[in-house]
Amino acid sequence: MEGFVGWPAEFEERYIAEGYWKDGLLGDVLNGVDPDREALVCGEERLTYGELDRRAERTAAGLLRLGLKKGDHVVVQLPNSPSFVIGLLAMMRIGVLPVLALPAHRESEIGYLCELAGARAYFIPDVHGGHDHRELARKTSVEFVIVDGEAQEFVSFADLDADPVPYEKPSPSDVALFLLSGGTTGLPKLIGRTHRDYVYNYEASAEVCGFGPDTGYLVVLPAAHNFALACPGILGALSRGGKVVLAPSGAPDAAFPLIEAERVTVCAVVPPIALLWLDAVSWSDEDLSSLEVLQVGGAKFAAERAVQVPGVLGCRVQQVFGMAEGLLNYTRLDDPDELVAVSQGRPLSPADEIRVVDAEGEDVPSGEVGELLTRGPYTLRGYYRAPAHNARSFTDDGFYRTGDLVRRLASGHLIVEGREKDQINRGGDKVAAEELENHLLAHPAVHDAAAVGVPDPVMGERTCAFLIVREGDTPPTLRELKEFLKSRGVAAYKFPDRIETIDVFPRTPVGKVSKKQLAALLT
Ligand code: OOB
Repeated sequence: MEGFVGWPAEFEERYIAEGYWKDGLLGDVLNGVDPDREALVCGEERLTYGELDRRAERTAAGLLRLGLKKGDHVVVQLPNSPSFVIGLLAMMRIGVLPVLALPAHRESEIGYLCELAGARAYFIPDVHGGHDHRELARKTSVEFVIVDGEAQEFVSFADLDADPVPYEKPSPSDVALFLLSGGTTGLPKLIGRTHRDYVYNYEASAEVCGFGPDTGYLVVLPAAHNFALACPGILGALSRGGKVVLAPSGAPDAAFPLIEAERVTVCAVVPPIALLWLDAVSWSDEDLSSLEVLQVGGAKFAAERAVQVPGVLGCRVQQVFGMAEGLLNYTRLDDPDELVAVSQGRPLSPADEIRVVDAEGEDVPSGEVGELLTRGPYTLRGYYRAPAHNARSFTDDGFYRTGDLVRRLASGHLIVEGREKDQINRGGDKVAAEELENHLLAHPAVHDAAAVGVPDPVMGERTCAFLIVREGDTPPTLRELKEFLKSRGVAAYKFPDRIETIDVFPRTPVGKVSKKQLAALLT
């Protein structure tokens, strides 16, 4: 596929020969499970494996009838709903590629994604979280808008129901879907994941996490996020005959009743949700005893809080340090408690290659902090249609520069010590500093802008925008600035939490804005 960077042939041969890549297709994830078993629960809706399979097959036929075909790209922006799972399975079966946007994205992100991906369709809810996605859709120039709900002038998802037809399946080496990178530069990047690498991603994860037919997997993070989708996530649970329960959010009053009612055994959360749950237990009376494992990842989970989980929530913690780009690290279910508390896990696969390097790219001695570089059977070799960015983000021999600073223990476990990339990790939501700065620079009163992460006890980090205001202008208030960003169609999680005005930016010896010194001004 044009714009996709695959693995060199020698690596392909090796990953196949060593059994990491098999011939599986993502659309076949339900195969082999008893059709009468329960597969998916969302609100009042309950689907067995047989029903989910039929709905996916009928929707696949509907998409083909609409005029979509193998190789087409579709931006999917759906909340946690049966339509997300059905639509995704349908597309994967016929080789239509979903580009997984987050529900919080707005015109700025969606317009860009539709353009970059050359999307033919955009799949949305009618109204979600008070936002009418159809209005957003009217600003795009895609051929088809598919609406889950009241479709107005668009195509209704319900109408995509058609009698199954024969179709040509994709090949295991084809790109199956696009995930979004957290981003460090002006605009987010697309990560093409192939059938065989993503099947390996969730199957190996399901193995390490002990998923099986008795797994009750609760989805509280956006289903479009790699963590909830395939680590082991929705796909991992379905591949093992487990039950997937969709929640609208991680709020205790949404999640706890579902844990009790559905006998949920495992859930993936970001640290702020874990903290919320630790606090909420004392004032809730739900029975959480079915919960066996709380997976925590997306941002660093403090050791002091990790040790509290078993006593307070009555389950084990599993730390997960992953990335949409590929590499996943998990603490293992039988790791000693101290290791589970302090480390962010070790690589999923024996074929994951890890290097920890200094600023010159030399390996640091074991146990010392350096940048994590990685290569492996489910880690990308390049972002989609981004050659210039790829030249910087990968070594000549194909290692991905994660921008994460880690320390590696003798056991192979990694401890995340910080970050080198210019990104703010706001409780697991990633904000590319440069992207936000570019929006801030568009404000008439702003001469220059620098976004930095400020430590926060709950979110891990919050965003502070340092502004140099144009001479004679008054600085915008935080409220005005948020309104301004909203009017530009920027997702709300990227809004600054705080603004500071400053006369000049501190600089590094090479003349770059020193974000370290800026952050230090606040503490
Ligand atoms: C997950 O994926 P992304 O793509 O949203 O973000 C990846 C970045 C990592 O490079 C790292 O900077 C940070 O998020 N991160 C963590 C972490 N997990 C992710 N930093 C510290 N501790 C952790 N446990 O965030 C993601 C994807 C799959 C599974 C889990 C998380």
